[in-house]
Amino acid sequence: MFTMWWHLLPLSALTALGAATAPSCSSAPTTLHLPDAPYDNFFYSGCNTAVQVVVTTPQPDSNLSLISPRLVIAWPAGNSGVCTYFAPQNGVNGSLSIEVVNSTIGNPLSATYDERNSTSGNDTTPFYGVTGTIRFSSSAILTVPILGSIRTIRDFVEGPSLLRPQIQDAINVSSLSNGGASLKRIWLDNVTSTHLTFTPASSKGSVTVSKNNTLTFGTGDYIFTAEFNYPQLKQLSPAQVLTNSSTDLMQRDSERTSALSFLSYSTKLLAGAWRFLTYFGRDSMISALLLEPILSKGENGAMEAVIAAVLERINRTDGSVCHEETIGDYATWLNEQQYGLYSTEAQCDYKMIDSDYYLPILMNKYFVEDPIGRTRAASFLNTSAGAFTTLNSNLTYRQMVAINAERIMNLAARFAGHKNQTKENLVHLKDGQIVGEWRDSTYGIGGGRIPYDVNTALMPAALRAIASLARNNFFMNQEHWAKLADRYAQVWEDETLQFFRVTVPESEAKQLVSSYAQTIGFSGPNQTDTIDGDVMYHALALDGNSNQTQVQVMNTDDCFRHFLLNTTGSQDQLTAFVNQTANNIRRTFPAGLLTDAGMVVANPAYGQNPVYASNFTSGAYHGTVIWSWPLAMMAKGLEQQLGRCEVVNSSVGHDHHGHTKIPDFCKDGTVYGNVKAAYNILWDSIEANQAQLSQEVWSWVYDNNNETFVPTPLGVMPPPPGTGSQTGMLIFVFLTYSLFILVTNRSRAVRI
Ligand SMILES: *[C@@H]1O[C@H](CO)[C@@H](O)[C@H](O)[C@H]1NC(C)=O
Ligand SMILES: *[C@@H]1O[C@H](CO)[C@@H](O)[C@H](O)[C@H]1NC(C)=O
Ligand SMILES: *[C@@H]1O[C@H](CO)[C@@H](O)[C@H](O)[C@H]1NC(C)=O
Ligand SMILES: *[C@@H]1O[C@H](CO)[C@@H](O)[C@H](O)[C@H]1NC(C)=O
Ligand SMILES: *[C@@H]1O[C@H](CO)[C@@H](O)[C@H](O)[C@H]1NC(C)=O
Ligand SMILES: *[C@@H]1O[C@H](CO)[C@@H](O)[C@H](O)[C@H]1NC(C)=O
Ligand SMILES: *[C@@H]1O[C@H](CO)[C@@H](O)[C@H](O)[C@H]1NC(C)=O
Ligand SMILES: *[C@@H]1O[C@H](CO)[C@@H](O)[C@H](O)[C@H]1NC(C)=O
Ligand SMILES: *[C@@H]1O[C@H](CO)[C@@H](O)[C@H](O)[C@H]1NC(C)=O
Ligand SMILES: *[C@@H]1O[C@H](CO)[C@@H](O)[C@H](O)[C@H]1NC(C)=O
Ligand SMILES: *[C@@H]1O[C@H](CO)[C@@H](O)[C@H](O)[C@H]1NC(C)=O
Ligand SMILES: CC(=O)N[C@H]1CO[C@H](CO)[C@@H](O)[C@@H]1O
Repeated sequence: MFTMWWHLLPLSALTALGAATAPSCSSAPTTLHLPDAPYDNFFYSGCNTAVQVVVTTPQPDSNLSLISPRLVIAWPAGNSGVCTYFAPQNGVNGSLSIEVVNSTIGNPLSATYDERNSTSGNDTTPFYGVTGTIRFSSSAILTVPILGSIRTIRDFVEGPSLLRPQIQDAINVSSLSNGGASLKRIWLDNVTSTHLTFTPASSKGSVTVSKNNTLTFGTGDYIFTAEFNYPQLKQLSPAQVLTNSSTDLMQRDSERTSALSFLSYSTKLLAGAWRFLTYFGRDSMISALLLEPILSKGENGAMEAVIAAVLERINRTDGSVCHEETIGDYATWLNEQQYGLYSTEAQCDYKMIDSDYYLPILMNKYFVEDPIGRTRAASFLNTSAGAFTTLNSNLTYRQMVAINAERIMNLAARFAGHKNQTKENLVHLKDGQIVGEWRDSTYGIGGGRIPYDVNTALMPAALRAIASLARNNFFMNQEHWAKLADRYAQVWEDETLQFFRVTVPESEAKQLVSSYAQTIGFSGPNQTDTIDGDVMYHALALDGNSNQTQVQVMNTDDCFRHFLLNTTGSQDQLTAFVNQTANNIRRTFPAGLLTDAGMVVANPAYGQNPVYASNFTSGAYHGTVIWSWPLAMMAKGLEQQLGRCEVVNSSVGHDHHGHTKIPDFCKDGTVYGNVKAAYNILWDSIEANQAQLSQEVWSWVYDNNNETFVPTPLGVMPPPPGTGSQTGMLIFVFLTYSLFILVTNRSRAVRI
């Protein structure tokens, strides 16, 4: 196999190859190894390609019905990949282990590049790939190969083991003259193909292809190479993704900056390696808002990559922001399934409602508030869209921004009308959808239709941003938005909390918590003695399951208001609001949100209906579990609110009309003390959970001997009834959440 031997050649011989030589890279590849048994993750990025390789091998304590030997190769380009499952030839489950090892091929990986087979029709894209050595501890059979899209792989891994004949039957298996074997599949576009080869690393090894096309391997080492001829993305190196002033992070935290770089490309930031590894609107915008201090600004920088990716994917008809894109082979497949059409055109999922609002907030933060962003606004807005979907060609970014803002203004108008502050006029989920914001699992918002975060925080913050963008001439014919959006914002800031507010009298609160602790069999202290007054919180959503007007689950979504808004309306409302957030963080679960493992995102203890306790469990994706980014957003939000108490003579601490305003809560000793205490308790808990912070989400178990909540992977907790298998959770999802914490940084000034 051509692509394998060129790696063994000295560099001088390589350049002599002319056309087959990979464009030379000016710097060494970035590699990252993240072991997370039973998963072993390797990241490799050179100037030509970026790839993640994940090897799964059963551990002594593994559940063998869930964990079997597996090799996954995932490329961000085209959201593409290869997945192969292996079984021991002797049939004894658990007796085969596999690993990727260092060899003359790579340490353990290296890149391949091949132009020889690259012309199919008029396409001249070379084959980009990765190679390495895989070791089998005993004879093995390749049971399931999947070649093509990550989404196709995910449908098998997480779905009901779904394999599509149209995809699977197109795999061409053959023996190679060097003793190896190859699997090839031409994509549905008839242009791209994915190849996977295995070759014995020594004369002792053998790969045999049986009549039914099954590959069998003898014990030992094999060189694997996976490649495909699809245009690659342009990765932002760690130095390119960070601002000049934060490049010291590359030394201080090379692991996390490498991971951030792996997910950052010139046209988009990605979420969730390896299972997703593609554009997500909400994830990239929340990341950009939290990481803004360290993300590179200016042309070709990370901030503009995020914003451009969102603008390119807007639905021009109604201004909705794209939640998740579908590209590559899976897009071709979907186009055929849905429309009976042959088309490689990318698709977008527009079911989320929250994503719309992050866009103007982020645009304002960068193009108005940031000095570099300000200088970039004019030329950025003149960019023509169409790079992602031809549907948006001949629109400029300036038009895309206006289309999205117009959607928000229309959705805001009714509720802002005179005497129009009714539940019906709040923002609802889209028809036919049961999800619409970040808690996007079946029971995430308890069946609610009107989410708390969107209505009380994202909408008014987006309106403030639109007003600011309008004042800065972002909209051609909508100068009046400068005043109108601010007027709407005031109503949405002042009049929405009341719909979600839940007040539980002290004695009833104690009773509810005590009986909830019993219901879930919680073995730790029930914490009812920490309830020293009426308990207040805000419902996750309105119009929930079982005809509940409010989904009465205490939660962390107050963080959006604290982080995105400095409300200037009713002082009493603000004081009560910051006080209840602080009280709920200060109190330990099940009375509040705090645990030794971090702050849980939901606590159903105060909900009257038993449906809450059974759906919001410690095994549910959005149940009594800890997520990392809300820890950062809450910490930053509380710091911002406390900051309003500190300043007098600077630009901060002014309201939107420039009047200095120290909020009343700053002068209420109890409330201010509560907020400060909550801030510090939250930071203590973040610092105690450094080891967890790179994960998206984790759970806990209570350890009676040590009287403590012990952080535990969510995947090992039983899921709530009816939510099906969560084997997907067992798979390593890598996001750069821990960087948020690093950037957020505990404010020493606020520390008591
Ligand atoms: C493999 O090579 C890498 C890079 O040189 C090195 O960091 C790692 O320790 C090696 N692994 C083993 C098992 O020797
Ligand atoms: C190759 O390009 C030429 C000129 O653009 C076009 O006429 C022809 O149909 C193309 N062939 C294929 C196989 O796409
Ligand atoms: C791809 O090739 C197959 C087999 O030659 C053919 O049946 C199919 O129509 C082609 N698809 C497209 C989109 O050209
Ligand atoms: C294919 O052949 C191999 C080796 O002969 C055998 O182990 C395997 O069970 C066969 N698979 C199927 C699906 O028939
Ligand atoms: C864009 O929005 C319109 C109106 O809501 C809808 O009909 C259309 O299907 C959406 N377009 C896409 C590509 O989803
Ligand atoms: C964009 O181009 C299409 C087709 O070329 C045309 O129908 C449409 O009116 C154009 N839209 C705008 C906003 O110019
Ligand atoms: C008030 O809400 C109703 C529907 O609830 C709507 O028809 C009306 O246009 C709204 N008023 C204003 C001023 O937007
Ligand atoms: C809750 O804890 C208190 C002591 O902290 C205890 O007296 C009470 O019995 C507990 N409630 C239940 C139902 O166990
Ligand atoms: C909810 O309300 C509807 C209509 O009022 C009623 O038919 C239904 O039985 C109620 N469902 C529950 C679970 O109470
Ligand atoms: C703040 O919360 C504390 C603790 O529950 C309570 O005692 C106090 O009255 C609250 N203050 C205000 C202004 O709500
Ligand atoms: C809120 O005020 C703080 C000053 O305390 C300031 O740093 C921050 O930028 C303001 N945030 C918003 C969203 O206006
Ligand atoms: C798709 C394609 O063109 N494949 C060719 C690659 O090269 C080998 C020989 O080197 C041919 O056999 C394949 O047909």
